[in-house]
Amino acid sequence: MSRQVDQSGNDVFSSFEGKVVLVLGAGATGASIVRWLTLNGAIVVLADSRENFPGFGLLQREFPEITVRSGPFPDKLFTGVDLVVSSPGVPLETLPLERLKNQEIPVVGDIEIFLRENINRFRAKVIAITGTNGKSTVTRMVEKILKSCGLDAVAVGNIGVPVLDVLTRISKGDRAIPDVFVIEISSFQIDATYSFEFDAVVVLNISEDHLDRYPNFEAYAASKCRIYSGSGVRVVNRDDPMVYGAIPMLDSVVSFGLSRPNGDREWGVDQVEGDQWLMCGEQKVCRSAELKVSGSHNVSNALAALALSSAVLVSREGLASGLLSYEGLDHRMQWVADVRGIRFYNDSKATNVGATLAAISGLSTPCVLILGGESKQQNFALLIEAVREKIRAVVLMGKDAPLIKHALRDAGAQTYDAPSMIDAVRISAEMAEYGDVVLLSPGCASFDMFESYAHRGDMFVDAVRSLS
Ligand code: UMA
Ligand code: ADP
Repeated sequence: MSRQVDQSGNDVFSSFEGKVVLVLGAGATGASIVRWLTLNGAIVVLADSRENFPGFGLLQREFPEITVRSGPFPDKLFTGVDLVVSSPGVPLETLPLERLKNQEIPVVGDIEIFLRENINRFRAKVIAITGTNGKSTVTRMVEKILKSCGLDAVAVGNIGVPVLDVLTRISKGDRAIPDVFVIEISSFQIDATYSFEFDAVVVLNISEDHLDRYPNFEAYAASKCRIYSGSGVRVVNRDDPMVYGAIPMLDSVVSFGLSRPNGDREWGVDQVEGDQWLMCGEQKVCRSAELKVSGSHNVSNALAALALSSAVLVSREGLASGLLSYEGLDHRMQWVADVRGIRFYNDSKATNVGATLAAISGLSTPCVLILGGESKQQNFALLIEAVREKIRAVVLMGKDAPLIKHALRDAGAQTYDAPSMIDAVRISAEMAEYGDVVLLSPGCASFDMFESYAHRGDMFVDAVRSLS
């Protein structure tokens, strides 16, 4: 990053003492940035473009020394600042980037500050995980594996723990410096990061998502692949041409995929005496059937987690026991209940078409699928083949239900409209036959009807429980 001097000509990142920093977005990330910057002597202005955003009063009480502003960002907000630190939810292109560049005022996110502070002051190892799907799963798997191998590993980032909050806790003496930070990174966070120095990094996969924030799919994919620009171990997915094709095969590359591994820089699967094993070259780690999460996408996730963990381990003892202690996360193909012979699964975290496809491909029985929400301009026709093969009926809900219904018009499944989650579950239970699965795997963001994917999943679970 070339823009890193403040208005007095000093390196703005070498010390925040007395620097004027504008923090954009007053959510979890914004609050963590303010905590870190105030602890380090910065003069902070926090701005949120929502009028009267909830939490305004709370933030003013927690940080009486800072200025808090709400409402659209006026041009003058950016005057007289040394640095702008933006939250991932704030689209960078809505900021006066050209003007800030001309004035040499850096615009970064919390991950950039974290990486610089870690290099200069904490020196823990860092593993970075991005991709369209599987980030949280792999982040938790790596954390489990490293802990089982005796390291102090902590999962942070997009998974829900803002990176700077951990640094604040360390600085206040509430936590030791971990051996390894395992960071889940979203593409929004990548866009505001420049120092990609990780010990190991992966882009798990790339499929359509967030097309409401990127001009096209290629721009979204390119944003993800920027994360490979550092010098650490690059873990790449042999089965994903979007990623595999984008990375030169240097010595620092280790690959994973659902094929036989060829040499000790490849992780994969092979049949040994009738069982499928997860392996590195010729070295067996565990059987696929021993994993506590199902579906071939989770075998792929497990291989990525093994490859990443191995990059920072001196001994591979403990790899298998750590991986096998991972039991899955709520809202990801989570079994909810069996009601009158129908099995209900909550996959509310499937917020894009790729995740819904992975969920359907893991099914071995006919299914009634609950789809819909905020579609983020994805192409739902990609579901046609899977729906034709395995889906008895589709129950649609949310803002973009009409658009999805239109995209699936040739898929041959009955579609039903549901105004609420209770209705969606009731209609699904009526349409399903004995032995079927009812699957909530919406392929969409939740914000049109719910506070979050977790809220949507909880509503589904409540509605299913009310059936029984
Ligand atoms: N805001 C503005 N102007 C805008 C947009 C937002 O002022 O133009 C304000 C909102 O009014 C709100 C605040 O910004 O007050 C919210 O900030 P944020 O959207 O950056 O969200 P945080 O609460 O800081 O949470 C973020 C991640 N959210 C997003 O990227 C949208 C969380 O990931 C993450 O856990 C957290 O940082 C800690 O790192 C959530 C997510 O949905 C789970 N991520 C997306 C995903 O996984 O697909 C990327
Ligand atoms: P993320 O953090 O990237 O959103 P999660 O691990 O939370 O990923 O999983 C989100 C959704 O994606 C869930 O529905 C899950 O079943 C699905 N999923 C997980 N791993 C993969 C994968 N490798 N490929 C496709 N879908 C996946």
